[in-house]
Amino acid sequence: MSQLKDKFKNVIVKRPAASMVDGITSAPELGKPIYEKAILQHDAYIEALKSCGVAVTVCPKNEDFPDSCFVEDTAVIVTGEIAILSNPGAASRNGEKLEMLPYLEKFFDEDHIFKIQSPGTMDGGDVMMVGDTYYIGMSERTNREGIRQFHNILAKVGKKCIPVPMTEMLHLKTGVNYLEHNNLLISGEFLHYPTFKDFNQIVVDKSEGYAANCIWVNETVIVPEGYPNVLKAVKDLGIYRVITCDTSEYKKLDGGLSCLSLRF
Ligand code: CIR
Repeated sequence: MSQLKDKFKNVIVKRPAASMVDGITSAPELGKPIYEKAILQHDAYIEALKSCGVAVTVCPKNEDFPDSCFVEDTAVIVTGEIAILSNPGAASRNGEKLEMLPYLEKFFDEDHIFKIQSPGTMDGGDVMMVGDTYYIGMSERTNREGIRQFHNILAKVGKKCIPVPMTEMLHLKTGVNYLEHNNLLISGEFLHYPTFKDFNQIVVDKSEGYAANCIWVNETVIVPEGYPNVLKAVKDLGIYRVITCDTSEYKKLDGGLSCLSLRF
């Protein structure tokens, strides 16, 4: 299908705020995140990323935005070409985009930074890059107008946009993640979508559904800790360095490995 893209050189993360205990969650039964533990997990996440050969930019925490460690939602970066500032679809998160802008400006000049404008909304967690194609989930956070604008921005740099209807999951990448080499982790509502039929699908059972959110970083795949079947399935592909990171405190806020960074 697609060629292996250039290696990622940079990653942006944002330190979790103590206010994360008040972050948005669909799973209050998991309890509130333990902040001290979340910090340690974030430290380990940064180290794991560094071990993949990327430079990590660490944005300071901002207590005003309980969910702001989930920095992926604030932007989409077309590696080496343009950055697209999102317009996050949750009201309590929308201001996070203004926090991210100065960091995008460190890497891109103003002619190469585009913005999704209201009434368009878009969360970066809804965007999955597969070579020159960008799948985008039509979720509660990303609306049709946001997708229209995203499509038009991508067209300027010759990239394709494929909208993906969805009704159950928070974000597209909650349930489907690309590991390069045509390998796709896939779960839940996306399982029988014709859109994804030509990928080599690694089906993630509901019992380990959270681990459908793994990240590929320069031929390393990072898998969340505690999901043995997914870990084995990724290892059995036989082509990756595979490591794990514990994200238990972020799971309590519906956040996974991809949500915690922008990789480009
Ligand atoms: C939220 O509901 O926005 C956060 N609690 C979780 C965001 C997770 N981000 C992602 O999947 N990209």
